[in-house]
Amino acid sequence: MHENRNMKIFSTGSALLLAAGLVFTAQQATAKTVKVHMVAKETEIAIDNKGTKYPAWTFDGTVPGQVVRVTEGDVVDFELVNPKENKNSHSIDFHAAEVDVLGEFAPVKPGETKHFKFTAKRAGVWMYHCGAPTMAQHIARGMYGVIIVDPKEGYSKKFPKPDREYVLVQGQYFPNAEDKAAMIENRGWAGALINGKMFHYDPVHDPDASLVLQAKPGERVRIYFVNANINMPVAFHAIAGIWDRVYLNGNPENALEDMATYNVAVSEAVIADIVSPADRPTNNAIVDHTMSAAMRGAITVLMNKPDADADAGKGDNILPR
Ligand SMILES: [Cu+2]
Repeated sequence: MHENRNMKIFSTGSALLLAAGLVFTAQQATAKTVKVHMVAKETEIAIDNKGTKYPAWTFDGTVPGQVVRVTEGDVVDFELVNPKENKNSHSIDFHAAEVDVLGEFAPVKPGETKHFKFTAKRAGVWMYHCGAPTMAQHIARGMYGVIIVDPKEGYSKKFPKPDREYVLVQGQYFPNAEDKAAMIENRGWAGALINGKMFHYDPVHDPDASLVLQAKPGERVRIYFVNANINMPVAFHAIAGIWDRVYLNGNPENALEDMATYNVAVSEAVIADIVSPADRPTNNAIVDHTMSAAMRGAITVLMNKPDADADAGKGDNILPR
């Protein structure tokens, strides 16, 4: 009798342990290790559509740097190379990482390489940037980007699957790339950069612009927006539209609905969804409603038209260059 009862307890416990083991194994199986490699490049880039050159500091030669995209729970296996030809130390600060500012995020001298791993434990959209001193200058000169950590639960009623996705990163343009004090004190900035260029996707205000964002009427367009300004918040607004959802920090748990304008703090990242009328072609202008930024570059045209490019805003095309 006694023995039997013990046997029963033992076998129930084993079953529980086995079940826990299976769940653990399933989670281990879905979590991936994602290798991310970046090279700090001090190089000239074009800061407008006609090709005006600017002595930028970049990740991999582009502003913003590559879009890093992982799923909640994944391990990011990261390497930053600072080639010996560079004149400055550089670093990386992933807002999605919970590590040591004096360790993983410490500056890397020219000729050195930094390698570390972190687990992307929290879903959302996060800025990354160089944090080497003087940080204001390293960010102003172009060392920033976005890491998207997709929720492991996937899509739901609360977080619907988008039809198109676009990354927009706003920055401030300081023509005098050497004047660190001006950057810190917010003096002398002459333009607003969207993905590295003033009026990047706005042929209405800049005849040299050749790109726009596009979607079909009625589609859900998901914007991953990062404020990489040095000192200015962004009044994020879609002219002739309403944000159907705004997810603070890009987390499905932090949903706002029916928003005209959302104020994005410096370094903040959000998801903003817009759904255009399905019954006719329309256009939106996605702007920083702060006029000093809008009129100097922070306007992006979204065309909602039946013949929208089938590949636009999908897969690797979420950041048009
Ligand atoms: Cu740097």
